Amino acid sequence: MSDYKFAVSAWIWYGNPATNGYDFIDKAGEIGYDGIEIPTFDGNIDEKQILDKLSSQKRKIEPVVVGGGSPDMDISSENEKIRENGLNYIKKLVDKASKINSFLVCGPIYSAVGKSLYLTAEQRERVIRRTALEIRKASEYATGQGVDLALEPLCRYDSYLINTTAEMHHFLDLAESENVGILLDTFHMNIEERSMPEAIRLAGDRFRHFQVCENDRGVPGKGSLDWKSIAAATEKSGYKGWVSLESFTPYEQEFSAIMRSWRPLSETQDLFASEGLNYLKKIFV
Ligand SMILES: [Mn+2]
Repeated sequence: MSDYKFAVSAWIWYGNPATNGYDFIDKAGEIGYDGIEIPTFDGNIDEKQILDKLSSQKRKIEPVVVGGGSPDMDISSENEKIRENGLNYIKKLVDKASKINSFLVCGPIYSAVGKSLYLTAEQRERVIRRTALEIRKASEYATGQGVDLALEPLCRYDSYLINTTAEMHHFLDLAESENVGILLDTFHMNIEERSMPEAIRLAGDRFRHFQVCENDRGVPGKGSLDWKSIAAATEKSGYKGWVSLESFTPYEQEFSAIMRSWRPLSETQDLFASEGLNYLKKIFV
């Protein structure tokens, strides 16, 4: 038995998971995944439809809720109202997760995705400290629902605040929350980390969720990433959670533009998901 469970993001197929009645859950099940990432920027996912879909599967599929801050819902904001909206958004994700029997809410929920803002070192530390206090409130709320949080460092093009595992450690040291860990994503690490195996080692006990894709956001094994050393570092770290394939459909005007998914990275998105799973199962054993 593998130490890992394999999941896939709904974003491979749709920007809005509700498109076609959450049928990506059927697709994930048919391909052979054990888990499904359900991403939502507004928290408006239909728990009843999702539960119906999950219970109609031949194989057991576990959901993971993925979120990200936005300009109006951002706990790192200077604006108190926007911070409050950001905290309420995370609470909503936690509520939804708990309703669909998901025990993990993850993603870059600590700030607005795509925000670009220059800060001096002193300003940065002040924002980090203030944001960590908001995460502490979110984590206390999540603890009450039996949900963990996993926060994702993003590359410089997507976040002004936390780009590396080391920066996330500093942030989480300040948040002092037991149920908050780190989400590592190979795409972002490949841009920001000098060594991916070292970044994985550094995550240590806080390594809580793993999103993977090739250096071009494509199918693992078809690009320049060194998957053997990534898998070796992951095994050495003791991580036993999800290995989750994340990429974005290039076929939806608004969503694909937000995600900068300009071209297909596989013949079809179904093929993307099945080739990805086959490769990941060979590498993460
Ligand atoms: Mn990611």
